[in-house]
Amino acid sequence: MHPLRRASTHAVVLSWVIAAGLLSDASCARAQDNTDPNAPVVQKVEPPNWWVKLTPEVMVLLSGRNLRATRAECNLPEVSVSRTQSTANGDYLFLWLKLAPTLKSGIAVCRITTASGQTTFELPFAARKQILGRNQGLSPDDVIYLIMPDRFANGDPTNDEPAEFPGSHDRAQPRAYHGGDLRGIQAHLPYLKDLGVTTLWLTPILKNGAPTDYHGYGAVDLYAVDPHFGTIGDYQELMGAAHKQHMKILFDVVPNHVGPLHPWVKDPPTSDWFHGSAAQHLSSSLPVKGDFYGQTGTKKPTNDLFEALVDPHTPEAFRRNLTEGWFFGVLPDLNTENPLVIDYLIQNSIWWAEASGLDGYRIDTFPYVPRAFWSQWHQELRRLYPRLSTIGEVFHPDPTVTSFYAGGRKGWDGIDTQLTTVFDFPVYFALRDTLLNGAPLGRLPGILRQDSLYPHPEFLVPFFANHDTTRFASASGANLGKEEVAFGLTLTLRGIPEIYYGDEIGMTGGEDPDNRHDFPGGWIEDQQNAFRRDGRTTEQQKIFEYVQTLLRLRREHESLREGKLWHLAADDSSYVFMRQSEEERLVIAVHNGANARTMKVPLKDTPLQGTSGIAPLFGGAQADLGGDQLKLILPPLSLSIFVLQ
Ligand SMILES: [Ca+2]
Ligand SMILES: [Ca+2]
Repeated sequence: MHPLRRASTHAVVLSWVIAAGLLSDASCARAQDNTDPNAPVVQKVEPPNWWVKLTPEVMVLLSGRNLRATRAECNLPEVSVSRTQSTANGDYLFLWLKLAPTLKSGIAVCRITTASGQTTFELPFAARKQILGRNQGLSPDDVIYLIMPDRFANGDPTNDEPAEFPGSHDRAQPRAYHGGDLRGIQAHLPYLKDLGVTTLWLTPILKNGAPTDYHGYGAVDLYAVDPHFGTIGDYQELMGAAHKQHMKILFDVVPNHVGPLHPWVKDPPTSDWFHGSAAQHLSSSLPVKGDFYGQTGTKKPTNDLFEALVDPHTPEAFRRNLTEGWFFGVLPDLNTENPLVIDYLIQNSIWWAEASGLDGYRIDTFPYVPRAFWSQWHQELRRLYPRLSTIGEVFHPDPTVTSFYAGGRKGWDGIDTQLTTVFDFPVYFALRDTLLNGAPLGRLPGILRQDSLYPHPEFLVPFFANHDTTRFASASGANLGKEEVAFGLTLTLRGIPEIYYGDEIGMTGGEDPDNRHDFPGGWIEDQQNAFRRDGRTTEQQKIFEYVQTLLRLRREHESLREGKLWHLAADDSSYVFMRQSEEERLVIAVHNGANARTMKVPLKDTPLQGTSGIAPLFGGAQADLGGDQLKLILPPLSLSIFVLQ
């Protein structure tokens, strides 16, 4: 292959190179045809390609054998090797390549010389794409829809059981791969557009290793799409199709850990690549328990004691398990203080942003990674993609904990994570507690009053379910009416709401993996197709229309997206609030009781003052303005919206 192959042929080569995934074995890394067992061999190049005019330097990690280089050089004068570092066993070689501003797209061929011979590898450089319509970021105009790609729709039955994963596909097994994929999602973009969501969060699409890794959280290759889900080409096509329909996509990134089967676990690129090793490591559970902070026993085991991380008084020993332990005692914890690991992960996130055009990152297990890492990761990403949104998972019911991780200001540790926002787990817990477990509805304003802790509460992501929670419809105490109110609140409170796939048709399911059933109709052999109106049951259609209508109202009413939120009244069973924009004022009245009730809301010295009329917009409540009060008659278990004049 001529090293200076350029331009038109380059695009073809590059797409082929990327489609191949890893640039593995002979496709690009060209070991000499040499039977010498000491000869250098490159099996993998990370990143597999890069872009011109993107960064002044790129760090390349080669995997293979006998890579203790004495010399390394590339054929392009614009690409110079400034430094190398190999592992003692010769299985890895880091190279730092300086890229001159005059570098044009093409393929660099780099030669490595060791005491026992030579080999080469190729690194294609492409021109950057137009940024318009890519890497967009989110605003409160958006609504997120969470999809597990394996469980949504099967658009390509030929990838259901890739040759390298025999026995991994079985729709009858809840922890096996079911065949859903990226093409299936693309085929259902019209359904999602019709529902009214704007942004897709896909659980991780990276290549995983175990036959039960359908969920995607066990990566074995940070530069490859899992073959069950498709190819990088499929991901790019999905992204392009979504962007064309003015939809956005979030990439689920997991810098805290890799899967237990990642080749690094047996053979790390440096001795301190992980916190500990497979043989010896901390568990992520803390030595101190909830009673340390006076908590009384009802916390779920999924809530780790992040209090200890946000508390300025805890010694290092109270924190180390959370930030350095292996998640669930199993998932290999990356040493995110190691500059090589940091650079690898930052480059990896830049690569996915550039290769795909993704609009933001949903960040897994956010508190388990030290905050200094997040600050640096964001800084490097935002330098290139200033609009990217990032949403951190801080699985905790207390806003004093979750808000500590939101970016926009420094914490007591002097660090600004620069994270755009966090998922609103406190609202999640409050919605479940109030609607299902009999807690007073006033718990909600009790959470919302703590918005003052966040630099940007308008970006918070309220939700009532995700892939780690039971389906709302199957939770104890749930019914269709309660689920509608849960949707109603999620879609009318401040922030950027998130909906879990299938909840819009009231899908049922208990704990993981029962909460991850296949969307009915995503498979050609399915008896029912709930993607179509004529395939939905009466009950499914009722909740679908409820959600669809609220999403339409969100689009039509700026105040529901951007408006200021005012509390008007709250007690055990009801909560009345306003969303106010420059253009309009809407009143949202929620009643969680089993019987209708009347509520009287005083107007004086509230944002209701001066109201001359009130008209129903959504729901079955009645409203009357009389004297200096607003009288509301609220049906049992209901959410209603009124427009004020
Ligand atoms: Ca498939
Ligand atoms: Ca960690």
